[in-house]
Amino acid sequence: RKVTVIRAPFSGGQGKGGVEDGPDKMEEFGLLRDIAELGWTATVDDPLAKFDLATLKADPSDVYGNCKRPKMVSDCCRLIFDAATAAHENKTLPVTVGGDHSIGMATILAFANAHPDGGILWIDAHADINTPSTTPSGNLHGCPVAFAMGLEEDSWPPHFDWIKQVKHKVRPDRIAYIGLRDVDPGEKKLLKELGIAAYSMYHVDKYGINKVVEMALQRVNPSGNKPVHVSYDVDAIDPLYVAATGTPVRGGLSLREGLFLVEEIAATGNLAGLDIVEVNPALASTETHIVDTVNAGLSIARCALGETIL
Ligand code: DIR
Ligand code: MN
Ligand code: MN
Ligand code: MN
Repeated sequence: RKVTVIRAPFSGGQGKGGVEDGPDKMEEFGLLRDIAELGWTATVDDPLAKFDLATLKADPSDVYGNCKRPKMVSDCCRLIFDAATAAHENKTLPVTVGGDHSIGMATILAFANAHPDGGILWIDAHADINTPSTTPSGNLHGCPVAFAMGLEEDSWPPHFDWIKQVKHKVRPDRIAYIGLRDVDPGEKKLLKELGIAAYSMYHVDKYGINKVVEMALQRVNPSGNKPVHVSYDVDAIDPLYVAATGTPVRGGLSLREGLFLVEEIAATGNLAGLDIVEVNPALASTETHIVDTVNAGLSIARCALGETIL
């Protein structure tokens, strides 16, 4: 039982500052202690340590069409892809701590490439499946799923050419969403066209979180015995509990729904990759917001790694 904690103090996929402090805050609040207490041996990988990320983010020439900072996002994601790939090759469970969600393109691509028959759950208020031609904001944290699937490659900044060489991309029938409530028009169209399993807050209300998790797992892991990766954007949980995040949307998962979900995946024994992203301590208006948000991130990690209440 080995974990590789991949630090991803990255904020280039969106405009706000502070999300780069997510990994430090999670560690300060006890991430490595919690992992050890649950019986996992953890090693820490810091693939972006060699970059001066603040300088890269400030480079005004790093634009392509309406896409913001494609070079920075691509260079960093490539290193995270390599780190996650190494973790899978070493038979360890990569736990990637963001940073913004653009790094999800690297972690789910590495997972799909290492486990072509595996399934992915994307837990988020947002679908993050904009392409460079549909993105309304130009922020690449709204696009990672499209890159990992190889969607509309003709519209991509050339910086992402390396992704085209990756053998196994994310398949539309091997990813499911839970928690959606803010989906752009171009994203709705893609979800429909590709037949992607998407459980919004409407479905959580209608069926309950237990049934939704069951349906989502049935779609991405029909045999029940393949590896599962969970990419968890903390904004899936309601801003009542998780206020310190870049794009909060009201009407989200309760804290318990958000934790139950990962408890259920842990119980299957199939968890083979986890991302916890978009914790932004700088966006808190009170100290309580920081404590709540970081602790929600830590609870997600603990529940995913097997902590049970009794
Ligand atoms: C919006 C917001 N769909 C965009 N996206 C995200 O900019 O593409 N916010 N991911 O967290
Ligand atoms: Mn693996
Ligand atoms: Mn996201
Ligand atoms: Mn989100």
